[in-house]
Amino acid sequence: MGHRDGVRDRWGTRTPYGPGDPWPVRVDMRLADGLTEADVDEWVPSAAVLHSNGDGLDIAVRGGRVVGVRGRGDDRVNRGRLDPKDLFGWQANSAPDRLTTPLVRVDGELVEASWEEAMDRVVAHSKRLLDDQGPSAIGFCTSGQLFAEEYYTLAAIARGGLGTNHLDGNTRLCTATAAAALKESFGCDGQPGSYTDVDHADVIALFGHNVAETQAVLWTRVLDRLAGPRPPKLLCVDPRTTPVAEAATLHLAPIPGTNLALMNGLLHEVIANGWIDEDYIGQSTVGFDELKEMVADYPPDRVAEICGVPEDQLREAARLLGTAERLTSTVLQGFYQSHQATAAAVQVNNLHLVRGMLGKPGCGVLQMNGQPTAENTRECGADGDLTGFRNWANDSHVAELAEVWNVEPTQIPHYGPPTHLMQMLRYAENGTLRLLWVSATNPAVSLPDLPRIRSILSQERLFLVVQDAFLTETAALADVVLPAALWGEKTGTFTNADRTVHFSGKAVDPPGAARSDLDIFLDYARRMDFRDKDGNPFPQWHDAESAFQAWQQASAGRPCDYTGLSYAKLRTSGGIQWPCNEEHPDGTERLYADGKFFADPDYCESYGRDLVTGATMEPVEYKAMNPDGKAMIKAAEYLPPHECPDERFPFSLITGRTIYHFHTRTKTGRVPQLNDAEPEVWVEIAAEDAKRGGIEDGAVTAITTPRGTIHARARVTAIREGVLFLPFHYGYWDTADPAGRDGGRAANELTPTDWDPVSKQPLFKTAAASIAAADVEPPVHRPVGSDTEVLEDLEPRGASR
Ligand SMILES: Nc1nc2c(c(=O)[nH]1)N[C@H]1C(S)=C(S)[C@@H](COP(=O)(O)OP(=O)(O)OC[C@H]3O[C@@H](n4cnc5c(=O)[nH]c(N)nc54)[C@H](O)[C@@H]3O)O[C@H]1N2
Ligand SMILES: Nc1nc2c(c(=O)[nH]1)N[C@H]1C(S)=C(S)[C@@H](COP(=O)(O)OP(=O)(O)OC[C@H]3O[C@@H](n4cnc5c(=O)[nH]c(N)nc54)[C@H](O)[C@@H]3O)O[C@H]1N2
Ligand SMILES: [Mo]
Repeated sequence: MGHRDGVRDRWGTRTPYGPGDPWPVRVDMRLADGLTEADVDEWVPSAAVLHSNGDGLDIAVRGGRVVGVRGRGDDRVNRGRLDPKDLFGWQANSAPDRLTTPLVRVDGELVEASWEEAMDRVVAHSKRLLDDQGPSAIGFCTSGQLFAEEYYTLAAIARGGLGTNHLDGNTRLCTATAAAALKESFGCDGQPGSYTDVDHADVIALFGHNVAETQAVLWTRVLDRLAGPRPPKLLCVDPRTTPVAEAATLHLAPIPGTNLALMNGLLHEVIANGWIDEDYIGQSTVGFDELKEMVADYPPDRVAEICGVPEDQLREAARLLGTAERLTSTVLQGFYQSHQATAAAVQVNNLHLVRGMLGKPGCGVLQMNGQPTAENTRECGADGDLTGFRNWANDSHVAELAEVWNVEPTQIPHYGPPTHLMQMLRYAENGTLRLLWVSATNPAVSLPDLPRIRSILSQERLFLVVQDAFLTETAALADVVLPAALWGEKTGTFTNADRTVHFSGKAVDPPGAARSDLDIFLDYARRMDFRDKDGNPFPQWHDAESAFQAWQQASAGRPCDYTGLSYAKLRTSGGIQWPCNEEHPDGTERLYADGKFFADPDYCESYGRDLVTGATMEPVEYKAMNPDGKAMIKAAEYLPPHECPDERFPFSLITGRTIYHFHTRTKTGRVPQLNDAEPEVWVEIAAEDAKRGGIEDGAVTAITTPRGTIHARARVTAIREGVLFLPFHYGYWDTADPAGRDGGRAANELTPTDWDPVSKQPLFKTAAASIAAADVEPPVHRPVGSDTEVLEDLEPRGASR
């Protein structure tokens, strides 16, 4: 075991293995400079929180501080490996500018306050709004980065306590399409596949997923298979030449926004060549005939034209998929954040259904998650779902949840689908939503069309509560800022993209007066004096373990059944996959192994939507379509994106990630090794495009869309011609230099207000843009308080709010 330098050596050394063999152990570790394992006082079990992979690790503690991490060799997910962000990211916990006390806005300025004062303001405001306008005046925007216990508590407070329908997560930006695609195909959320499918697959297809940079440890699993005997073939679908594309057997680089046409074309070939499992289709699915009819209109020549992909490549890709014996597919943001997101992601499910490749080793669909705990946001119901994957349109599900909480069913809003985040923002814009409580997300950088977002969040009539560990761009606009404990400073559980549950222990105390999100939510509930039907304080739980037990009860009998788990069991395990109950005491590796689905009309989480318009289906329609609860094959026609390149904006603009940074860099921007690896925003452009535009590698450029302009240095790469790529990590604050700030570099200054009609996930990967060499200096860091335009944008308007 060595101190791996994850910056220079991104994936570490190869441990080759063959099909069906166990993935060898390789333990990665990183401790503060000069320390060895002998210097560590205590190792506290946890897992990685800078992506959804769920890599098991132990947190090293010395002298009451986090001093490093070591991968857990016994963990089913990573077998000891850690990625670059995890090797270094723990240093953010000790950043000098952590929030240590609540802040409240007085005469336009944020000033330090006691918890008493800060919570009093939040509670007084909530009560006034409840009296004047009712619960719909209050909304919550939470995260994919808290713990299950915290989401469950927030869901109980919002829906069972306040009775508002306005609760969603930044998961709306992230995995809403994963959830939607699973509901459309299988009647319910829940990842069918397992990471161990990589061990068995002979073909691995990655649809809009740069796994090498975004789940680097899962990629080492693939690299180790590629280095071993009888390696799998790899298909990569991405307009950029990512590390995945470089390693792929075949790389398709479609025009952004054409995924659905591409999938229809691939399915056309698979079906036309008879590469289908008719027994499986007949026994386990409904809807095949509609698909067959739909994709008949997508022959290779037409699809080649729409997607800009050569016909022979399309045929070759279809052959790879169609003749695979063990096909594993993954889908992520290249599909989820692009045009017709759910419809395209569903076609990947369809591919597996028509090929009968589900529930068997090597035959997994992974509709991926992004954030470490996004799975929990969804299953606990802190997003646009009801707790325990319950169906808001099924009265008996609502009644069951009401019984679990011991509240009246009428208390839980279910007059329509839970409000999605983009709609909540519209309500805030219109002025019907007057209190927005943001926890563990930084929407002033991560939401699309930032000029609009800033104007919404800085309205005087909106009372903004921000709960974070740092004074983010969003916190700077708040009326009340609540300082939160981070990972390693609180106890809880979380679940990764392949349903693996990990325990995460409290290793050290949070700084100053910072408190766990769980404690803050429960404190609010007590001050609001929520009561259940019997007059007992609601929620009825009081700490992490009692919250976990309450959540277990709420999950009983549902697909995400946690009843067979406990803190004690999780603490010593190498990760356990739900459902875990009496029937499956060691967890469940793959869903749907028996060809049975969670799609029964009385059990399903959703009655589904029209894939093109997003219109909800009625229960009677669902029952008529799928009376026996089979898997549903749903077809959809391709429509062109709403914003296509034209003369003025000739490029397709896409955005995404680098291996070294996490989102808006509140953590990775504060870590020297990671910040130095990629300190500044850049734009990727194809060589031919750069030449035509007179843009040199490294030159400063201006990128413009109808929303605005930002500046970035050009990086000439093998990206598809006509496409520009921007990392979205760089916000206003310069986290490396907290005394400075930097305007005009956030990718979301340029992205549109537009979303997928089914999942309501914003389209961060479909816009039209122009680029030109810019005769300006690269972005300058200005001191806080200087009188600049940027600063004006950031300061909330109105002196006292
Ligand atoms: N290093 C790092 N890892 C992370 C994160 C991070 O911030 N940094 N964040 C985590 C989170 S929350 C998430 S959601 C995941 C995201 O993980 P990914 O989805 O792998 O990452 P992205 O870079 O957003 O997008 C993936 C790819 O989509 C491609 N793409 C863009 N438009 C299209 C299109 O129209 N069609 C197709 N087929 N592809 C397209 C882009 O070129 C990009 O390479 O990563 C997780 N892991
Ligand atoms: N253009 C473009 N925009 C995108 C994307 C894209 O690909 N392109 N991707 C989208 C996706 S997939 C995602 S997931 C979002 C991510 O967007 P955000 O969620 O807004 O990004 P983060 O920087 O992760 O913000 C999380 C915040 O939570 C804080 N935090 C961390 N842990 C805790 C905790 O335990 N408690 C509390 N209270 N706070 C905590 C961090 O300090 C940070 O400020 O961005 C979306 N936006
Ligand atoms: Mo995400």
